Amino acid sequence: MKQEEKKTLQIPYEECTDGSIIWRYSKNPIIGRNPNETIARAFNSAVVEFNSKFVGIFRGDTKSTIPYLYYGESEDGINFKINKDPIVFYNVDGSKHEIEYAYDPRVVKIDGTFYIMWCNGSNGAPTIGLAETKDFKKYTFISSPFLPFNRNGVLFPKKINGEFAMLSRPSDGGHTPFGDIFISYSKDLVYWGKHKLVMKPSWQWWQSTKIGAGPFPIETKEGWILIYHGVTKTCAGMVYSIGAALLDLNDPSKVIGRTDNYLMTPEMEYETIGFVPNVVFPCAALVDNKGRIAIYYGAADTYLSLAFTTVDKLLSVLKK
Ligand code: BMA
Repeated sequence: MKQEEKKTLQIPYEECTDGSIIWRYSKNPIIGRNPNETIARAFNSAVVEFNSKFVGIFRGDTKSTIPYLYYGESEDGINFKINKDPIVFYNVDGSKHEIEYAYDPRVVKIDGTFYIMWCNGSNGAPTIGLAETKDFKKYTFISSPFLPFNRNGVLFPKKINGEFAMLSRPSDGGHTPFGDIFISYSKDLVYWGKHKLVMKPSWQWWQSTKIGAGPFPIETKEGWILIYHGVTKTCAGMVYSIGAALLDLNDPSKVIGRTDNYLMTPEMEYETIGFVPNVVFPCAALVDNKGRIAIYYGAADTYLSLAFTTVDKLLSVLKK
């Protein structure tokens, strides 16, 4: 093993000072407006560890206001340098995969390969794009797992009963049912089936309009922890908050627990004032061997921010 692969990265983390279940980084936001000359706002984005560094796939809304995906990297998981040019995806036949628009990426590593999922414009309608990379240099577009409309596609970090498993949120675009999280399975990441409902919006207003999976689920002895966003409609537009659920390890369509109250809702200026006010939108979580968690979340469709929690704290509310 090369020397650099042995280095253990420290995830960004600050201790909780006020008894919260999820608490914010004191120096938020970590990415401000116009992070480089092409991106106006980088927000709902995914960060993973790779080759002794933190690498990110960023949602960058350009000055044409069309969102694309960008690669960036960081030594500390906080200060990122983001590329000026969007990621280019190639189809399996070697042709370029044309991107209409791309947003809200998630990244998960399974058996040495990184899989990227995002909301991909497909003939003007959103659905999930799925691509793979081993080195963050060459990106291969694998498939569009589901028909439009679909968003918030999130692969589990390992196969479940021998199959890849993906959460997603179909039935968008004015159809009913609206805003439910489903699970689907695939043996090859191309053909998907065994679709099953996991969770619907709930009576608590913060998650009554729609819900969507956030970072890829975190495996614990008690079940998969799913951090998700919940949405409510108000006279001033939609408000996005963060909650969590505990899903059965062998059959994640079974919900063991779910937060009645949000764990985080827009409160800070960088969450309540921006391009789209009142949005906290989590897309990634890093977990260390002490069970500490760093959540990367978009704030007000304008900034990237960090929040922290622990596996134990989340389980304490989810097992009640
Ligand atoms: C959702 C997605 C997110 C965005 C949110 C608030 O529908 O498009 O990317 O953060 O709306 O605008």
